[in-house]
Amino acid sequence: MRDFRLYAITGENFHPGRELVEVMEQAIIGGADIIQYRDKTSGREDRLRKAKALRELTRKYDIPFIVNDDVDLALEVDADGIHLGQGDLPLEEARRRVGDKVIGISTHAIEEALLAQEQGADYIGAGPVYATQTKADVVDPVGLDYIREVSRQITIPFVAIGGIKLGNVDEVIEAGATRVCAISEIVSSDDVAGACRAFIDKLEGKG
Ligand code: 3NM
Repeated sequence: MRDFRLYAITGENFHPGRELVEVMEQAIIGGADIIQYRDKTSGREDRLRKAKALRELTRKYDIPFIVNDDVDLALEVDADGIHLGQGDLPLEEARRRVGDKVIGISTHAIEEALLAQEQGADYIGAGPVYATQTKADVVDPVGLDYIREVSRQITIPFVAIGGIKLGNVDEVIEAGATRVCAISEIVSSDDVAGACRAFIDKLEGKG
C-alpha cells in the first residue's frame, strides 16, 4: 500500500455544526495523507451519502480512503480499503471479499499484531497508547511499551492510535512510531489544518 504518516479518522460528534467533508478537507490540507470513515451511529442511507462524499474528496486529493468495519459500504463506494477491529469480520474472510484492497487491523497486543501480519494485513493499528473517550469498547491503554514492541517485531506498516495529542506525540514518535492516527485532537480543533500541520512537523522532526 502507499505509505502514509498522518491518519485522520472521522469523528462527527467532535465538530457539531461543521460539515464532515469540510472538516476532513481541512485535515487533508494540513497534511493528513489517509482518511478513514468511522461512524457507529448513522443509518444506512446517511452512511452511504457520507462515504460517497468522502470518496469524492479523497479522489480529488489523491489519497487513500478507508472505511471502518463495513465491507459492503467499502465495496459500494469503491474505497481503497477497509479497517477491522478484533471483533469484526475475520481477516481471511475480509480478504476474500475485498481482493487486493487495503486491509488494516486494530491490535492491542503483540500476539494480535503478529497474527494480523501473518494473515496478510496491509497495516495494523497499535493502541490505545493512552486513555481515550473516543472509542466506547476499547481495551485499557497499552502504553508506549506496546509501540516499542511493535516497532521491534512487526515488519508491515503500523500506526499508533488512541489518545494521541500534540502534547504527547513526541514520546510516541520517540518510542518508534513513524505514523500516527488521531481523531479528537484533529477534528475537534478550531484549526483542523493547523493541528495536522503541527503533527506533520513533529513526525518530520521539526516541531
Ligand atoms: N481505535 P482519539 S483507539 C478508533 O486502540 C480507535 O484500536 C483505537 O481516538 C484502538 O484520537 C481509537 O480521539 C480512538 O483518542 C482514537
